[in-house]
Amino acid sequence: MKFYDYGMAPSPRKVRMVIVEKGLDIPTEMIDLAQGEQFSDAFRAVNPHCTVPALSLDEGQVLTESEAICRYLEEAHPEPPLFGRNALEKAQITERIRQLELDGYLAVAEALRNTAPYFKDRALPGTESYAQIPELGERGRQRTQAFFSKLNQQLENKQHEWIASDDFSMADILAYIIVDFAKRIKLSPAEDLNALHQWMASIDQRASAQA
Ligand SMILES: N[C@@H](CCC(=O)N[C@@H](CS)C(=O)NCC(=O)O)C(=O)O
Repeated sequence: MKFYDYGMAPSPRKVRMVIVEKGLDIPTEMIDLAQGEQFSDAFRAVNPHCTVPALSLDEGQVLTESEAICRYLEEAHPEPPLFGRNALEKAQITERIRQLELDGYLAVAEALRNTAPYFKDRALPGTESYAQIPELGERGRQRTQAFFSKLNQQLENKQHEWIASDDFSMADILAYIIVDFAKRIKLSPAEDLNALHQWMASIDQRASAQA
């Protein structure tokens, strides 16, 4: 098995956090996105989408979506559970993951990729060239601010120990990564979003937060 990673990128970070939470040891190769290594012939042969993460399995298959990789690791190593213990928890965590991707991750990605010079003509990841749309960058920033407020409100009113269940789950991992990812567009939650800051601080202490 081999995990293809890049330290600065949020999508492979999900997998890194899962690996640490589950105490796994998976051989890892860094693909330096800053140097364009995702477009090398060698990496294209692994993942034709030219994105990280990717997980190449001993049987020859390659998984190229971060969530699919995390769910594969969950099935293969169920403890501690990160995607829920029963039907309802699994559904609730999946629901939160989907909302976090749409309202949080995409907001930050939209802001970053439509404004940073590094992403000129690469406003979407992958092999196609797409021009930046500055208005989308601005909208992404607004959506990120709205995401922080909503997340804070949800944490204030949460009915579980963590975001979506009494166990620390994939929803916490994803939300944590998104809030951190927003630093790349120079946005952080306002100081008075106390529930959000407390929840972030409790994750900061986990070993996986350093991954
Ligand atoms: N669908 C993918 C998205 C992966 C993705 O967008 N990866 C980014 C890093 S976070 C990437 O590889 N970007 C390469 C590029 O922009 O050329 C997943 O979640 O696994």
